[in-house]
Formats: sequence, structure tokens, C-alpha cells
Amino acid sequence: MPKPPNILLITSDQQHWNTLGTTNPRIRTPALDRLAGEGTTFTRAYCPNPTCSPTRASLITGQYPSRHGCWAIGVGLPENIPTVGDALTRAGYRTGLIGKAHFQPLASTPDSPSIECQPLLRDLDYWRRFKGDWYGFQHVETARMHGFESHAGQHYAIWMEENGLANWQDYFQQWPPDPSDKYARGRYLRGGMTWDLPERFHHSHWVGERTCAYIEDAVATDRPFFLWSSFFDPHPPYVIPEPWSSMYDPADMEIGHFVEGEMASMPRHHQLTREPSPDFSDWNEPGGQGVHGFHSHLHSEADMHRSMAIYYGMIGLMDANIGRILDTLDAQGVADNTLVIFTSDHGHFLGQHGLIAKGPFHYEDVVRVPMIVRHPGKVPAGARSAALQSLVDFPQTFLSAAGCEIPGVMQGVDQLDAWHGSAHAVRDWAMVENRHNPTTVHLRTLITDRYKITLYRGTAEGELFDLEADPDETRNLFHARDHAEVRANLMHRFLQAEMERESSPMARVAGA
Ligand SMILES: [Ca+2]
Repeated sequence: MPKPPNILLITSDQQHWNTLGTTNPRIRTPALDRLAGEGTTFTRAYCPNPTCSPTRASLITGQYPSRHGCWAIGVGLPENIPTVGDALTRAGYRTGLIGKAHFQPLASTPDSPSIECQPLLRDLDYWRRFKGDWYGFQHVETARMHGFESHAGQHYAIWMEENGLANWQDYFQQWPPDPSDKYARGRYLRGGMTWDLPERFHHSHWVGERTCAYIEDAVATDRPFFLWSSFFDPHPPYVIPEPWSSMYDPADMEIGHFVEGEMASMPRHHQLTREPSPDFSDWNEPGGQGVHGFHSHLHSEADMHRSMAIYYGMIGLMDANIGRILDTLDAQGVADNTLVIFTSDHGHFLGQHGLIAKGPFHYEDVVRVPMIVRHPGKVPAGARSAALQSLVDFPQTFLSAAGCEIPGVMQGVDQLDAWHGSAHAVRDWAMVENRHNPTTVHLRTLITDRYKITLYRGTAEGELFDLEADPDETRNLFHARDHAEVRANLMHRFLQAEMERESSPMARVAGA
């Protein structure tokens, strides 16, 4: 029997789909270009939810946020949920997670305990003892911050200390917060800055170095491994050390733009993003929290050029570390027997539609993700595929590649034939959920090869885009009379898709 393949999932956080050197000549990503040259780039891959925790939970459970329980950021994923790591552990795999998890919220309550919150994040003795098993990962090295956020700690801080940066706290926002902090201004939405952290201590280096060490260790034991190498960038704040912060000239950046008139037929929360001090209080409700994106998105072009140059630099440092990982697979002689998948948990706005960062605005910029799959001899090299992909399919497809049975609780589809190029497509729709408040910010999108339709809970608002005729999504056809039949057909397809994605937690084992 051939040895089951190693499975290496590499993810970035909040990376726009069009930031690969192979699709965008303005960015340099030599390692990802190499991966694309040796594998297949999927140009129509979608996240199940355009925020961190819900999609990350789908990536390990194969269930949508409406089912796995982590329906919004700030909601914990139940620790007893079955995961792809559990199934691969039973099949004899070593399983590991290096980098960002974000399965639990930044607050802990008796009913919803979290270990990913303060003050525990900086209790390094706790993290010295904590190695896993956690959500099916036998080995865990994790951290919780982006850029210089005060959430820094955990295994990343232990690594910085072990490598000689005893005063690592000086390079991150203070905890508790201090208004006189040199990093106090966030740079989450506008502008950017050079981070004075010595480059070798950047968390992209930490993820790269520890991923390589994990691979070397796993190869020595001669058991197949499943490893999630989870980078934090290019999620804002827009900060990166030199030389990456000046790698790109802001003047060369091609930022996105608002198209005059495009908001006229869009739902009201879209229109409010164009106001200097918008009032989003109509969406407040008990059990809700601050909504990502519910603020003014007005920005100067100069700020956006600067943000984008730093954003590209963040991708550059991550790419250099992905290169180290690919080299390690070669040096260890396991590249041929390792299925490598690169993607991001969701996208990002850099001025497109006048928007910045993210929010409940289901344009391609935020719901579509970069995706590359490599498995020499199995996945076509240097190919591009427009077969629809959803990140919810990954657990099922990993199990299929490993020759394991697929639990009925999973809701995705097995994409292995599409990844191997033996089927053009194995799904004809992708669904994006987004329930950011209990009832008031709750939308759902169905994407087909040609169209995209978005429905909102409790309102008659909606979006309908013809991605073939209007790839930039500037003409919302939801209320267009000449598209009434298209809309009706899509609604029908939507309901069928809702049935198709129903899971079967228990098998039907008898007639009665
Ligand atoms: Ca994210």
C-alpha cells in the first residue's frame, strides 16, 4: 500500500485574491509563483464567511458557520466538535497547527471559556505547558495578534525570548492599553508604518521556521503528517519591518476606486459607508457587538496608496517564508508525497467600491480568495481552473486524499477530482454566510459560475450581479425588471443549495 500523502495547508489572513505574482504583475511572490507553476491555481475559490473565526472553524470541521456553532467572530467554537484532525489522527497521521488559530474569542465567560484571551495570552508559563491536543491538532504552537497588537504572547513570545528578544513587549502595543504608546494609533484602516521590530523576529519568520522544524521532525518519525501553517499577514494593522516596508513605492500602487452611481441601488448599509459620520444605530441589538465595516469608509488616495504598499510588503515577507517551507519539503525528500494547499481565510478591500478592510459587503474582493494546490504527478502543473471551490470543502477533500471515510456531519463536497484535473467542476454553486449580529446583520450569498445573489434577513434589500457582464460588480440587478426571471431562477437554486448542503450526522442504517 502506498504511504498516505502528507497534507500541508498554508494560509494567509485577509489576502485579496488578486495578490499573486502569477495574476498581478505589480506584486512579487516568487514562492507562490513557484507553487502555482508546479500546481493548479483555482481562480474561483470562496470563503464560507468573510471573517476570521467562522471560516477558520469551517476549514477544520467541514461545516458551515450556521452549523459548527462559531457563527461570528467573538463566538467560541465548541471544543468537542469533530474535526479533520481528529479523523486524520485516527488514520495514523501526526497533526499540527503552527500560527494563528482564532477558534475562541477575546473574552472568557463560565458558559463560553476561552484560552485565546487576556490575561492568559501573556501567561507564558501556561503556554510552555500547552502543546495540544486542541481541535484535533496533536501539536499546537499558536499566537493571536496581527502586526504589533497587544494580543501578542503565547508560543510566539516564548520563541522570541528563546531567540534573544527578552524585551519583545517593547515592540507591541502595551497591555493594558496605554494611550501614550508609540503604537497606539492602530493603522487598521488607513495609512501604514514601518515596524521597528527586527525583521528576524517577525511572526512570519516564526511561522516559517517552526513549520520547517515540524516537517523535519515529522519526516524523522516516518508517519504522514497533516500540518496547518497559518500566517497572520497581510491582515491589518498595516505594519511591517524594513526592508519590506519600503519594498513597494506607494506611487506605483493601483488602488481600487468607487464608481460614481454604483451605490444607488445598493442596500442602505452600503450607502452609509460613503458618509463622513454615518449612523449605524438601527443595526444595534442585544447580543450584538461592534460590526466590522460599519463606519465611514471615506479615505484619501494617498493613505490607500501607503496602505497598499505596506500590504504588499507584508505578503512579500510571508512569501519568503513560504519559500523556506517549500525548500524544506525538497530537502527532506517529501515534496512528491505532500499535498500542499495555499489559500486565505477571506479577502480584503483596498479602495474597491470605496471600501476599506472588510465588512458585510459581499463583493468578490472580500469573499473570493487566492488558492493554489500542488501534488506532483497528481495535480496538473502550471494549470488554472475556474471550477468553483469553497474552503468548507477542504476537510472532506483532505480525508479523500488520505483515503479516509468522510463523516456525514461534513457539509462540503469532495474536490479531489477537480484538484486532480479529472473533473472540470464538482460543485456549481458556492455559499457565503455572514451573521455578524444575531438578527440585524445577517446575509447569505449564493455564487454560481455566472451570477451572484445576496439576501438579507428581515429586509427586502438584496444584490444580484452578473459576474460575466459586470465583473467589477457595479450594477446591482436585484430590483431590475429585465432580470426578474434570472432572480427567480437564482432564488430557486438557492433553496436547492440549502437542501444540498444539509448534513447527515447519523447514517440511515435500516428501513425503519
Ligand atoms: Ca481573517
